[in-house]
Amino acid sequence: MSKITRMLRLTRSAIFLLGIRIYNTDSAKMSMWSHLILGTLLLVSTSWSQPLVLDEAAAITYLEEYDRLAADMSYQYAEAAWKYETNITEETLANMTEWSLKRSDFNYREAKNASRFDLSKINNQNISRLLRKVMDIGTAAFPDTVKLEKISDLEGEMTSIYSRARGCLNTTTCLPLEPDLVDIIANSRNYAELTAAWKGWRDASGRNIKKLYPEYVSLLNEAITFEGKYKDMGDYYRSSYESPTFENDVKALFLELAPLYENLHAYVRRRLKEHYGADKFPSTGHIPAHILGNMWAQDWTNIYDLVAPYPDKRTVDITKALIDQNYTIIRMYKVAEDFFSSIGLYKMPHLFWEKSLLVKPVNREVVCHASAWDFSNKRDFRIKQCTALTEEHLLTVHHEMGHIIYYLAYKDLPYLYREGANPGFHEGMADIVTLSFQTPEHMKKIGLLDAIPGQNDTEGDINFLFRMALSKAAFLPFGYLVDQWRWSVFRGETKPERYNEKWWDLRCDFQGIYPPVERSNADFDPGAKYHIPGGTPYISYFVSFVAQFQWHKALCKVANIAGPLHRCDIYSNTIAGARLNDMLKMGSSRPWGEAMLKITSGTSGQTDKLSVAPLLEYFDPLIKWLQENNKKYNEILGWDKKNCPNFLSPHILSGSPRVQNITFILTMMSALFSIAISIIEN
Ligand code: KAW
Ligand code: ZN
Repeated sequence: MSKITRMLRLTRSAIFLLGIRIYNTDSAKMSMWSHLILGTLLLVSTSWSQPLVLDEAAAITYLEEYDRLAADMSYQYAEAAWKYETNITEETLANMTEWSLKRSDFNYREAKNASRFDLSKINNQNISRLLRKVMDIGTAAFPDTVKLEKISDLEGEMTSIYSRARGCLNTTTCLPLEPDLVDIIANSRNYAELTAAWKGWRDASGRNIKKLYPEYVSLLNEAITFEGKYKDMGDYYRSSYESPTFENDVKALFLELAPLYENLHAYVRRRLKEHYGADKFPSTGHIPAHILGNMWAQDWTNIYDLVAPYPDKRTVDITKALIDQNYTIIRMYKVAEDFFSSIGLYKMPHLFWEKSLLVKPVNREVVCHASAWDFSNKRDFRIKQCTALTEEHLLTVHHEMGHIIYYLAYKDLPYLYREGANPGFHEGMADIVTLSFQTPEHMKKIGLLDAIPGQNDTEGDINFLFRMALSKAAFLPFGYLVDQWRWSVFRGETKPERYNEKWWDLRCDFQGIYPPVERSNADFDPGAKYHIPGGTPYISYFVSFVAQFQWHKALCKVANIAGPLHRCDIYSNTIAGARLNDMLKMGSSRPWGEAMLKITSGTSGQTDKLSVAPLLEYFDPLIKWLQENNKKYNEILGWDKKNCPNFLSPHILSGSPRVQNITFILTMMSALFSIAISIIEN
């Protein structure tokens, strides 16, 4: 080694050491300057010489130390975020932002440290995967800590507006989303009341978030593009799927599922017309967005009683059964825990019962949107949910506990692998047991239903499948479109002045619904959905809704459970549980295709890809029934995709394609006239 190289390396080590000293200070301001100075120094120092060639043993030692520090940092941040989300105040927000910055500092420093290892000299795939993960730090690579702080602040502020919002039904009655507005939209059958709740919620939430969102978008984009690795924040979110074709892949899946949705939509539209009157349904074919039983029209289960295929058959009312049987909130969690432990998965650790927030507190503001938390110390896992005694919440309890089960399955992996194989896997795992749990067989087993449709009871079977479709199939376009909107915003294709217009273009186009009251770009309806102000990607739910059927099919097959897929209940089947666990315990240690293969291998659905085939197989009898029924009533499938009723767009006069064509023709004619006149005059 030449003297100069040695000197340069010594200098660089000194800079790293100095960095660690500076970074260990507590002050955020100091941290900003240190980050900037150190960032510059590190940039200069690393460009002086080639990366140090360090061997695998050194990398292993480094990663062990990293693991301890990263888990500790994650714990501290999670505690700060938990304190904020379970008690929204200025102080808890400031504390969370402070820890968010400390975590960014930590990630930044470690990414630089890891970059000293020459990946081309490391043969062990596992070590290089881990080192790559240390270096993939997203927005933390951005050295401007003032802007990073602003991002964290904006996200906290938006979540706070969303969580504290009270939607007004009139001048005197203003109510929170959970439980009040959610209940009105679920249970009211009064068109005017539904309209008030729908509009009231958007006025109180989205409209107030609107002013913060453009800055949030531009700061995130600035931070994520700094390193030159990602095109925009959407590109970064999509990178979790480790596939260059991801966007096209989900589009293809969505298109394959569209016929199922269109048949469901046409049938439900006809039945809702019978109830609310045909005058509420425009000739474009869209359904009013507020009469589907859910604030975002994403899950239609709550209108089952209005649209059941065979209404004379007894309808299931699990919510009523929960109330009649004096269920408590804790019992709902015990029922979910019992499901997971019956298939040989885990029980909730004692800290879960001690520290979770399971009911909405009365004396303080909290983020009610449900979530499951991993405190990265292998023993502290919590759920935060404003649980109510309803069927919908019982399913959410299973969903959130599914996340915790995934956490428990991979808790002994290196910190960097303690994630889903991809974000859709985490959501899929959270939902998979609902496919067994909701079968009439299982409901009867746990005493929430007293009779099940028999082998030859086609009508009862269709009623059940239809009910499942109201949650699983109705959700598909919404699950797909939320991130279509967000990706378009991050790409810069949709500018702030057209945020709401784009949102309704997608809602009208993909879901076939329209806003019940006039909307314009002064509104910000995406902000009325938690995951937008919360900065939580949404495509994971679409992926989950596809994958959970693939896994359900595979588990039913390995467990040798006979009968159609939609009546399979894996409860108490430890073979199914073990197969599921084999996949869960991989965490994100391998690309997700391998995890998919792990669970599907040896079954007819064996694959390392996403596939809609099991979902379509599950709903097959219903699809046939819907097709026949729609034909019988001469229902025209679909809606006018280019025309969104009730959206007032200022550029309708100047910017619609038709007007643009007319304008173009007039301009051309006037130009031709001018030329003709000048020729004549000359
Ligand atoms: C849904 C829609 C219709 C029918 C059934 C459904 N099940 C799930 C959905 C979609 C979605 C929704 O409500 O729109 N569900 C949720 O948001 C449930 C909450 C969550 O468990 O998915 C939660 C969301 C969250 C993410 C990040 C921060 C805060 C909240 N996700 C997690 O807690 C979580 C845990 C581990 C890994 C990944 C996510
Ligand atoms: Zn979830």
